Amino acid sequence: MTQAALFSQSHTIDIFCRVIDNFGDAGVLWRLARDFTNHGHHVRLIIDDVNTLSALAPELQSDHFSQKTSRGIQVLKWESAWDRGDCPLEPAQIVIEGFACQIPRDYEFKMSLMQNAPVWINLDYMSAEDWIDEFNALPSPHPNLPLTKYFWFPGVTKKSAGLIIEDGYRLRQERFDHAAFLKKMGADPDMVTLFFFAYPYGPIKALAKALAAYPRPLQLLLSATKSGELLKAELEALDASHIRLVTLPFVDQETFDEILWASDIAFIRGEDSAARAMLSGVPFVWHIYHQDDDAHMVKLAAMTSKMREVASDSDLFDTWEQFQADYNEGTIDAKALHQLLDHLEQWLLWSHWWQNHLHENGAMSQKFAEFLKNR
Ligand code: TRH
Repeated sequence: MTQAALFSQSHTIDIFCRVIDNFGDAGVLWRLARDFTNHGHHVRLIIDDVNTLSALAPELQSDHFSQKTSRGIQVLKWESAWDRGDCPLEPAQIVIEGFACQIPRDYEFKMSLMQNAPVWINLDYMSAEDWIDEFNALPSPHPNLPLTKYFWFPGVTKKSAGLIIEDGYRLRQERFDHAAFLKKMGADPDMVTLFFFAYPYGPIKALAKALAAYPRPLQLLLSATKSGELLKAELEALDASHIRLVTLPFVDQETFDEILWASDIAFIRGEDSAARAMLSGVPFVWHIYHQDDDAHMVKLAAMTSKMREVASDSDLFDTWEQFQADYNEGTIDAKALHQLLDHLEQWLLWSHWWQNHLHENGAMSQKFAEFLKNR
């Protein structure tokens, strides 16, 4: 049986996840686990930090967690003892190692003993850098076991691994009732709405000042995070009665999408929220996750230059690109922000072009099936 045929049938998938910080590692792999499960596969998510995951899936909260099934996904606590000695798990047919997290040696060894070695993937971070296209799906032979691991790079080009796009995403978005949703969240459906989910070390004080100086009414949806609290405190300290503040609860990933759909602008961060904002077509400002040696600024520039090719080459695009770069360097250009807010329709237009481009690229699940077929 070919791997492609195998993929078109239900089969077993193990996804390994170590949480470095925040929600992104768990967020991406939980999303992937849900997507594979929705395609009829039997997924185990093996994760070292169940507390972080339970922010996204509260049903997993438990003091003595070892395993639970949630939304058809078997979630297992990755015991640290498995890294030093025996791991009781029998390998699945497909093994996904999240962000080079180094699966237990014992599990690796068991993989090498299987008659049909599992398809072994290292899922990397999303990037728009050019080299992704060449490296995506390349094999990397194990140094001393008869195993091959493949690199898997989410991205924004046809040759990359694409982005996780759930079946029916666009239909759900089309049918979404934004007014009803905003009312349910305690927000005003008739106001220009900005969602805020960024890192707390950003230029939040200066952003608050720039927003307060904007002459037209605005509504802010504040994520249930430190950055949301900080922006709220800064704005409350200013005399900004034309700004309406709505503090959101921490929501599940489906509702997170709905927040993006309901917003006119979104400040987002990390990898998963950025990918979701781009897929939603909302005009966004990406506060990218900080890396040493300013590697994040290279990634940010790569993304904007890819967007420029597809989306727009205009003065407003330049303004947006510079504003976003400045934000990531810790400064705010209030004039630029006001200009962007004044030209929301134009900003929205190129955000839609970019959204269409990403959806046309194809979903990661589809690219994975093609990869299995051509491997
Ligand atoms: O939380 P992040 O900053 O996560 C990460 C990690 O820091 C990781 O180590 C790093 O490598 C990576 O960024 C780049 O941002 P991210 O990736 O956007 O993940 C946030 C997740 O949280 C995303 O899946 C959406 C989800 N979320 C909700 O589901 N509900 C909410 O209310 C909020 C605020 C977020």
